[in-house]
Amino acid sequence: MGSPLYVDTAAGGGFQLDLESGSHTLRGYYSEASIQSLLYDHYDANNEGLDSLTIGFAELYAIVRALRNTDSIIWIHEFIAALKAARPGDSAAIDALLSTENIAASEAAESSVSASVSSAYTSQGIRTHSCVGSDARFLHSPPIVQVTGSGADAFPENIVTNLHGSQWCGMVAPAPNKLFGSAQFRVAPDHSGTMFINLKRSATTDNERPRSRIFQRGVELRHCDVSRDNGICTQAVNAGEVYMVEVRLRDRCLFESCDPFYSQLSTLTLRIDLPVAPHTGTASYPAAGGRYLFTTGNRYAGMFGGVARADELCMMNLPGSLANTGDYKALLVAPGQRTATTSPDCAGGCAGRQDWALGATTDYYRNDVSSDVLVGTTNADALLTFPLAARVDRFGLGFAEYWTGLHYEFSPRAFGGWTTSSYHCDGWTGGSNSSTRGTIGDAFYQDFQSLARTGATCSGNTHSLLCVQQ
Ligand SMILES: [Ca+2]
Ligand SMILES: [Ca+2]
Ligand SMILES: [Ca+2]
Repeated sequence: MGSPLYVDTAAGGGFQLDLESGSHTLRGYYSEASIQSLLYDHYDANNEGLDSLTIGFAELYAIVRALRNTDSIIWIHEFIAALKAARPGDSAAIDALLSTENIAASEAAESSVSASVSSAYTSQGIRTHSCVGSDARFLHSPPIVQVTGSGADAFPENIVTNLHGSQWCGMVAPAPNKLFGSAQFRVAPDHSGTMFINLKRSATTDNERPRSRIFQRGVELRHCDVSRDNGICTQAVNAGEVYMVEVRLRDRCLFESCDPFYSQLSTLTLRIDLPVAPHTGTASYPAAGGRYLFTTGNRYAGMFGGVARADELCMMNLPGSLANTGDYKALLVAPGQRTATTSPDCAGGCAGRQDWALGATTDYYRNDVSSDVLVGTTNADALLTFPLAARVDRFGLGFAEYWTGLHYEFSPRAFGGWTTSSYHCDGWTGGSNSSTRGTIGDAFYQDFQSLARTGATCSGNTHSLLCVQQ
């Protein structure tokens, strides 16, 4: 205490830094040396230059401790805001100290740091690499993206996150705590339910491993690897609570035998789907005894988390034109979760039926731009009869394929009579093994192939869901 020397011990010799007169050249809110120097000047009584504050350890420490339960990532801007709140008269003096380390007065005022970092490293003779790019924002602006609301596309897809995969980028040596690999999102859902993080590679080399991590008040709730989980990360969330989502690139060369120098800027697409409000009031229907069906506008890998999650995805993807039409279930099956029948075409009764999505003797309609179109009618066993009167989606031709898990025979091609196939992506929860498959239906067809056309690998393929009004 009282010494400006930060001493780092290590086997074979450590190092020390002078926090008062720090000689670091790279200054900013992302710099470890800047943060150390800034905290020291707030503390110390040797007030040189723009340093006019002597706050003392106890008060600074109390502020740090109070930040433990902050609904955000804890970094200098959270600390500064709390410090200014505690000492409003010192606001100008605090800003003056921030300026000595090139730190903006607030999080919102921070901007891209790529140019300053690039020139700083070049001036130090560190070997150049592809960190430098016209579209490489490196650190993001704003540093934390706010995500609120409900439904699929609460944070819409194709918002590109420019992350750099190299463990060198922004470092003097490969290290796991690199600067340029992460983008941060602060998620505050309007409703309780399941949050879906959908993360995909758009253009990456094999060297980068994208992953998403979900935190709450500093505790990691879950992390998912795009390679292993195919980009889907689900988490139960509560309305009114805040979750931090980090999208991160990790360079596999740091841990395996390749050169991290060659990792590159990567483009990922992220979409965040949030729970929707439960339906209340009276549902509207297309006609007496009729119900709607639709295919989700968003597509998901086969490990979206099970049948109940599929039903949630249906509600999240409910088209605006079908607002106030109540609850929907996904027309798909998996053992122990949802079954139409274990006896083909319900011969001898619909044995094994569980939580089935269709109703008996019901007309099912799709909702087109200006009219409702009758797609098909179920029999007394709540099974659609083929051929359907119309496609389940007006966009057939491969634009509307959806997971169903229903059984079909490959040769000769024949329907399995509404029984569950062995292809259901491990109950729609797994399938990272490329041999794991799930049956899909295709809206191009009006025969049984509309519900059981082929099997698709659960990882690497994304498909819609066919949703049925209840
Ligand atoms: Ca100083
Ligand atoms: Ca001071
Ligand atoms: Ca000082």
